[in-house]
Amino acid sequence: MRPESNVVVRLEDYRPTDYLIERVYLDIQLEPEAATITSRLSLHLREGTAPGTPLVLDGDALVLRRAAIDGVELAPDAFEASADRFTLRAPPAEPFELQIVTEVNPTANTELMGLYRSGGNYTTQCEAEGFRRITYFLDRPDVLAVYTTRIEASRSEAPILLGNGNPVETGDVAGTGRHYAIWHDPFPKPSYLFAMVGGDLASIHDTFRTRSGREVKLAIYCERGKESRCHYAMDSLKRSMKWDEDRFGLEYDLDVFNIVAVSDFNMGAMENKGLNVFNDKYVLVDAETGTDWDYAHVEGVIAHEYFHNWTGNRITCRDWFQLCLKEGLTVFRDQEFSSDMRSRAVKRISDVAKLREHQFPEDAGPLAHPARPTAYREINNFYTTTVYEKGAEICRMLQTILGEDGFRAGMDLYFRRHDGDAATIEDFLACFADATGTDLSQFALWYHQAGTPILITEHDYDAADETLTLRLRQILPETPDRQRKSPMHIPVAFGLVGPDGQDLSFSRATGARVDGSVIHLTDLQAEVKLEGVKARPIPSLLRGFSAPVRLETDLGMDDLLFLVGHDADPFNRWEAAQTIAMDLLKRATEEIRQGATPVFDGRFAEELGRLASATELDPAFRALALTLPSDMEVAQAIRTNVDPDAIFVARRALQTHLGDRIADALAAAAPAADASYRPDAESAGRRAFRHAAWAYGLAAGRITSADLAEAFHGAGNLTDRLAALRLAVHRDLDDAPALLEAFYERYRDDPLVLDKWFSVQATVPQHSTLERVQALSRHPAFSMKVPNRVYALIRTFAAGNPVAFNRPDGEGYRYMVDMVAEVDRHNPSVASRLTTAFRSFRMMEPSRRAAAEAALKRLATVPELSRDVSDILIRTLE
Ligand code: 0A1
Ligand code: ZN
Repeated sequence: MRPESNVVVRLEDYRPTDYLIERVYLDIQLEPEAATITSRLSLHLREGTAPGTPLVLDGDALVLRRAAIDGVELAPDAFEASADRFTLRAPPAEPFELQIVTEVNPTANTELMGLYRSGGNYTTQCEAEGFRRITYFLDRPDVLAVYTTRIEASRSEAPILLGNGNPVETGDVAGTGRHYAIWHDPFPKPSYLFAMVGGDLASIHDTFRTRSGREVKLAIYCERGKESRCHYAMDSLKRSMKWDEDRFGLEYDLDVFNIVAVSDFNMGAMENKGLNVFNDKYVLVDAETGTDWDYAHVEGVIAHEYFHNWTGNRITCRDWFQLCLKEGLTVFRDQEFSSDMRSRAVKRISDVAKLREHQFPEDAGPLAHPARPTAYREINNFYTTTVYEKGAEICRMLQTILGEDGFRAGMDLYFRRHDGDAATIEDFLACFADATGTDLSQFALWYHQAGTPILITEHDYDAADETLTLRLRQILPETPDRQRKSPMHIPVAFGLVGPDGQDLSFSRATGARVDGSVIHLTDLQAEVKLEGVKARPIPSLLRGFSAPVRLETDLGMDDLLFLVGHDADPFNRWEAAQTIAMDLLKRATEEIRQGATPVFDGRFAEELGRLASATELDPAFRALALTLPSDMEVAQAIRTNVDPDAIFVARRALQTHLGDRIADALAAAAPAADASYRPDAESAGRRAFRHAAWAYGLAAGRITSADLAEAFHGAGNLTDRLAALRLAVHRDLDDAPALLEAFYERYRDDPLVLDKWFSVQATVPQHSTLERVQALSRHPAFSMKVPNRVYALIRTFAAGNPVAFNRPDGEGYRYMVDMVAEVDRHNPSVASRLTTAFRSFRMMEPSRRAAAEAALKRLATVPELSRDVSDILIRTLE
């Protein structure tokens, strides 16, 4: 490991800068191997700072060409410059202009941070600390400046030149074959929101009229020949712009809004001011090359980046500990948008399933951290599901506690009070407290305490008194910080399901505070008495998943089955089915480990069959009800001494049991294929239901390999084709090799679709998938240098194939460690994301645990590991 790997940055050490940068003028000369960046910074001392205090600018792998103040070249002893720092020893006391010229090599930039080339196009990625790889700067989010950018390049190589803000001027540089564009962004912004793009790109164009009547020019740029796949993204953008006006009163503020899709990108997308840069996976879709999943994600990610314009850009973060301020809130906003565009219940269920699949394991393992952490070694490692998804849950709870109007009042105040600021979580919460007169000091613990609380409930009904007593208790599990935890404020939305399935009312509540249909649990334990309950109810608790906790109720099978059939809250209807399935899977796993054959309670199949055949319900909802908890969720529920093979066998056994009983009903209820593809939620729901029917039909032997092959060949869209392929390959059917071959031939020139081909094969639940992945990593369509390829094959294998990754002989672990070391040499942030696949290794049974630990310890001996990987490694092994 590198020596500097261990330096810890702490929130308590936050100090404002000594200098402020008012304006930045950048001149960027693009050349494939030697781009020259001239920056002119208008600097001045912060009030109260002693004149002469040295100015220290951040750099990363930079080469300095020149430095001058107010046009006068600096004497060699006036400054010190290294690859990662520029120090001006005695700056002028009066405002001054510092001119710095640096040179970088965009082609050699394989880390994809700073200025790099992707597919022959120049692009930048500056969040979190990439701007310092372009020029020396106060590269931190609380330094806000107004940027003007001049970009110059060869006209033939880069006919398109884009920057932040509004276009000001374009022109030729006479006699050179070069041209330039000047962009000006009037909104002060931190350096992480800087971006520029240069390349030979195709585009589509549209306009949007804001509610105050301003016309905004919209454009989406992509690789030539792919522009026909950008229309859904454009449509999503226009709907996002409208939605933000309607829901939050927020209008777009520049004359143009540009989106660029690139094929080499470490993350999903980036909200640079007026110039969002996207992983092309979240822009390019059509029926032939995008699945329903892709359409939904394009819509969601386009919205997310657009919404950042207010939550992130107009109001940014004071420091990186506040990341959740922009990310949690923006995820909440994009979830709300998708709920309004699609089905609210289905969106909520999908989001909760995702939270449980990814965030709960993070929160239960060595990488657990509060949504607002207080220390980090490498900020890139904090773009986590806790900061994003748990952060969104916190905003949602705030809305549940304050009501929609109270929440909106808090948001309005936040925009009024902090527009143009670099703010903190405390600033954010203060707006909601002030706007509604609510004390949120206990609620704030959601930002500060890691770990998923466990909520345990019991109930008693006294028929004579017509009173229901609910006892609630919270347990706050220990996390790696060993922090002593205080009770959280858990909002428990609830209903009382009566014997006829209708919700029962109550006349009075005593004990813990109850507001309408929300119980506020604020102590470790509390009791609520609900009077005037006319019949014995089944309590339906945590409706809509009103808090990100693990709920353990005292409801038995009969009550749960009743909720599956009747709960008025669709989320809890789904949840009741999940709870039963989880219980069956846990028991079956244990039986399999004891060498017994599991026997299942047949009543679940009956109830599920009824639910699945209820044509008045949304097919997408029914498809979700038919989806069993994932292997990871089951492993989390078992918690210790986990054997992934046994979990897998238990799942297959339950699928067969259910299939035998419900496959025919599902086949009968499954809607026929639409004549033509439409990506809307309803059509997608019908497809999802049909695919669930196929899965159970296969499990029960009612559907054959030939049936799937027919479905594959007859499919009119990628969603159906891929579903058939996945089932055939995962069930190892006779036709699987031929279908894989046919799929490959059809899409051999389309890397994004081939990613799905890689992923399907990486998730085959067999030990031998490891060898298959090794072979695929030598396939000509694969490249270790392209993040999307690595994610599709290698990360999917480690994070999405518990059987093969956790192979009992430890080979899966050893392979992953080799891959991490290899990727780390050229792209540390992708490598560190691969390393997180080990985050749950301590819950494995002893021999797997030992093998994983040995593999990680071997990784620790690799020389020159990046800070990104070492950080994850140190914390995972701690
Ligand atoms: N702010 C972006 C996420 C993002 C973070 C870091 C990146 O660097 C490689 C890129 C993107 C978002 O939330 O969409
Ligand atoms: Zn974001």
